Amino acid sequence: MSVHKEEEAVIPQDPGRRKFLNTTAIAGLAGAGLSMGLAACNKEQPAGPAAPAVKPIAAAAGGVDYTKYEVPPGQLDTYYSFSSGGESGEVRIYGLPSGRLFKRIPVFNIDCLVGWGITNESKKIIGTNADGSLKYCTGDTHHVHPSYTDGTYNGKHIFVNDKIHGRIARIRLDTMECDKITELPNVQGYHGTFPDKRDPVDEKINYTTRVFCGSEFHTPQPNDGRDLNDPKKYFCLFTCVDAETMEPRWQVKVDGNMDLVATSYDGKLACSNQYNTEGGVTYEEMMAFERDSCVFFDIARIEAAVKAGKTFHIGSSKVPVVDGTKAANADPRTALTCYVPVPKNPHGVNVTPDGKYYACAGKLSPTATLIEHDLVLKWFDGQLKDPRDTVVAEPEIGLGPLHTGFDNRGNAYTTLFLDSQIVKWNIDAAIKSFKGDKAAKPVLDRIDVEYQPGHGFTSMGETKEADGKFFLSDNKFSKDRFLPVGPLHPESAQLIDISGDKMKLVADHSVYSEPHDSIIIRRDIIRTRQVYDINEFPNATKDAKDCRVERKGKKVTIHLTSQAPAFGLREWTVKRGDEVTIILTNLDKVEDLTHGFAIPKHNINFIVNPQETKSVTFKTDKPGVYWCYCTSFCHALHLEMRSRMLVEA
Ligand code: CUK
Ligand code: CUA
Ligand code: CA
Repeated sequence: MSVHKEEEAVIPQDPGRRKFLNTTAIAGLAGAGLSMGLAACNKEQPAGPAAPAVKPIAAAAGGVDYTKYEVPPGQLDTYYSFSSGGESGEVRIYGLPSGRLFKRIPVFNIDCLVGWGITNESKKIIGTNADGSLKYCTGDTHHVHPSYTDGTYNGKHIFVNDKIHGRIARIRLDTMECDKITELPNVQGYHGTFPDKRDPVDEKINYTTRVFCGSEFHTPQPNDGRDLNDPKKYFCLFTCVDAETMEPRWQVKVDGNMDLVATSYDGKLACSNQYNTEGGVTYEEMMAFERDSCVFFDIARIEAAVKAGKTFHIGSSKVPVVDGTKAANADPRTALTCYVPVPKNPHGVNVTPDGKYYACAGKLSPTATLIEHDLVLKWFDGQLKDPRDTVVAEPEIGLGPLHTGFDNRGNAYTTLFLDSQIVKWNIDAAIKSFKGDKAAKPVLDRIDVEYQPGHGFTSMGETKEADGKFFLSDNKFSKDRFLPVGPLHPESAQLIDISGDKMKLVADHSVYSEPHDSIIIRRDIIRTRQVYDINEFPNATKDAKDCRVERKGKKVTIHLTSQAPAFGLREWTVKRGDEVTIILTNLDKVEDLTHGFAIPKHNINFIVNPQETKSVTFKTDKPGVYWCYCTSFCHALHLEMRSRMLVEA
């Protein structure tokens, strides 16, 4: 893979630095026994001393007019970007093209700002043990995907995975808060997730009703201590979750491990790329085969099998499981699954906006594999013998391909982790070249990114409304791109203008560690609410006059309101050893008028937005005076907004 010199010149960069990075990455993989394959493809890099840190911007950038991409004061962004937060367990909302961070939505983590994991309502969503403590307080979010209607986003929900504990969460897009979390039975390493785009059977249902979840780590089933060290007995499950109730509907037993998940535009298929068809338990074993798979699921057939009761159960789980292994699905005309062979350890599978193709990135192979949707359907119909016959292109695109986004002009943009580039390639040219047309050149352009991209996504690119305007590269390293902040660097998200023939790097945005996936949504699709409806909360106190203290034995309930600049009660008295519940309603109706509520020495801290009600429950074991105060600057008398809690000995 060589880089065209004129393209190199367009990007502000330091060749010495790039060389260092690529050598390091390749040396790392060489240690994993891959040196031969990769060294042969290592691109030539000019050696030389480090360039000065500051360059004249316009000259270095080849005349890119950055002001075109700025959002001036008072102006609004064109897109929302929803980004997963990796091991932070949260989801973030950015504006594009500005890169402004608007909000962090706590999901699987604990968040002091809003009181997520502190209020009773959020604890109930996250899940608690019998004693009311949180069942889990960690999470690892990778894949965020919104609900669809008719092939594009409907602005209702976003679904996100927790890889650590095998949970799926739903975020409401009107309030941009998490409203449901479900733990998937018998699943470890739940990684890829994607909502369906319509119903495979009922034409009238053209919106998301299911979410599909792959699992990456195979375990003994049930995982209760039996068969601990008998990997032949381990297997993974592919889970379908009801988008409305968020309950698991069914699961499929699968050969191999599942990585990313994608769904077709007609609702008929879901698929997942697999890097460990070997079923290995060490990374050396996971790289043994020359080819792994992209496994396809025939949704209508699976649901028919579930309905017909051709199912089994695992352990105490009530969720029906069907057998999707190769051995049980040898006849294509009845098969629930189709395993399409793709080169060694692929990563990422994405569907073209016209719904015709699935692009599976090679990771350890310098290729992308293009699988045709209609041919997979033909295989299920018994018209094709070999699943590999569904592959219509396999262009060489560069080293370490991971994820692919699409424009509306038939082009694909794939992140190259090892080459530290985005490569633009043409789908038609790739198909022609695969058929033997020597004149067809799939690769159209390359651009360097800083550094080592993971996911990359185009504006509206996972919908039929892909607009071909921007590509965002979520990079895994930022090194010297930002002011140093100690050993933990921010990641870099680089915005690339893809509207022309040549890709143009137009902005560097620092992002909090560690985004994997992002979704770029046109702003007109999102309709938020700015004030809650007080009637949504059955425990609301609708008038400050109704504030009161109720005692039942040792249980005390404080019905409280907030209205700038005071709480409805100036003081209340409880006894040592009481279990106190405070239910706080924010009576303010003004947009943006949030109050906070904190109690010293009691670990209580949360906010209530306009017309919202939240509650907390805690034990009073320390007699004394505690000033409960408003934490959110709300009024000129914000500091005076406090009440006394008197705890008697
Ligand atoms: S995985 Cu992270 S860069 Cu979880 Cu989508 Cu590919
Ligand atoms: Cu209420 Cu500050
Ligand atoms: Ca493998």
